[in-house]
Amino acid sequence: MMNDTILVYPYNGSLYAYNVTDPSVAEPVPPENVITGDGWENPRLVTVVNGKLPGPDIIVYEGQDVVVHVKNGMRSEGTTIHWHGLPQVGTPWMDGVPYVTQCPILPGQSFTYLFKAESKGTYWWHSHVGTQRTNGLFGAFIIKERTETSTEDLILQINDWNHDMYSDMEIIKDKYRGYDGRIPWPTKRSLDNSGLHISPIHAGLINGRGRYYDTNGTDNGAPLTIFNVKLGTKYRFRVIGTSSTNSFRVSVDGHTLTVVASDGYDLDPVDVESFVINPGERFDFEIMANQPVGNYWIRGITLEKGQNHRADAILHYINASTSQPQTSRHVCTATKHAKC
Ligand SMILES: [Cu+2]
Repeated sequence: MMNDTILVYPYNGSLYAYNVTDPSVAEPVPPENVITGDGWENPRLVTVVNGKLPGPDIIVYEGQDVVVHVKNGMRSEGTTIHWHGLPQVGTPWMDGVPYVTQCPILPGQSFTYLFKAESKGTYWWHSHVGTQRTNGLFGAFIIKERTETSTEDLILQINDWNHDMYSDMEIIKDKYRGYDGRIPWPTKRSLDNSGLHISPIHAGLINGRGRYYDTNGTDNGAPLTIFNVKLGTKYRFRVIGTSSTNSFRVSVDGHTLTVVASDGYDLDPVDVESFVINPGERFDFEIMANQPVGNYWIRGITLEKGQNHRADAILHYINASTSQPQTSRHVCTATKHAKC
């Protein structure tokens, strides 16, 4: 990992320059300009827009004309941008599907997407070529209603993360099976015991940040995404499943989630302790910041059997300390569910 010039490593939720030998007494490097992923220190390729993982949020009002200029800065791959969930009525050629609705934008070329934002809801954009999306080429696309609301919006993009999976490699491993050393990858199983033909993942990310856990379950202390909330305020989390292959169960310690919309459609509000989001899906939930001022874990956990991966973030009440949350998840039982 590096910012423009300095190589950095993670420690206790912060980043430090490589020449720092005792991070406990050193000044950390601000994480804002560092793509940390899960804090894995070996260099890896990411494919991102405007130097950010995820790329920029696009937030518009219903009915607005959206104009997005895309310049392909990659050296050897074409690209397109798909606007996930938008029906593109009247503008099917703006759907961003390579070789179907447009020719890919070649290296060095530019292309302008132009379409109407319809209808209100939580969507996202992502590359539709190879595994560029898996490597970070995605971002939020929010269409807001033209009505006054006192609820503040927060965007949460959750996805799985690999250290070494690129499009050609994926095809080869799919065909010939993947090996670590001389040991073939085990068949993945979901909770209902069905087999999953998917590549192993290394971590989960929320808004581009997560932590790598070693085989003993110890994390590497990489910085996480922090959602700042004010006591007594209501927030609408717009959760986007930007995963490649894995689904996540999402919960917030100490708080009830009121699910109000999915995939751009309003729902009768439902109070839940957690919900499952699959790749591509969106769920909007509201949360009241009505708990003691402090820090609470926002948890994403994969549905893999035996070996779950985590995507953690922090719900931070303004004026709380900056220490890591010490909260735990509320366990629901057969007789105590929903808001339990
Ligand atoms: Cu999509």
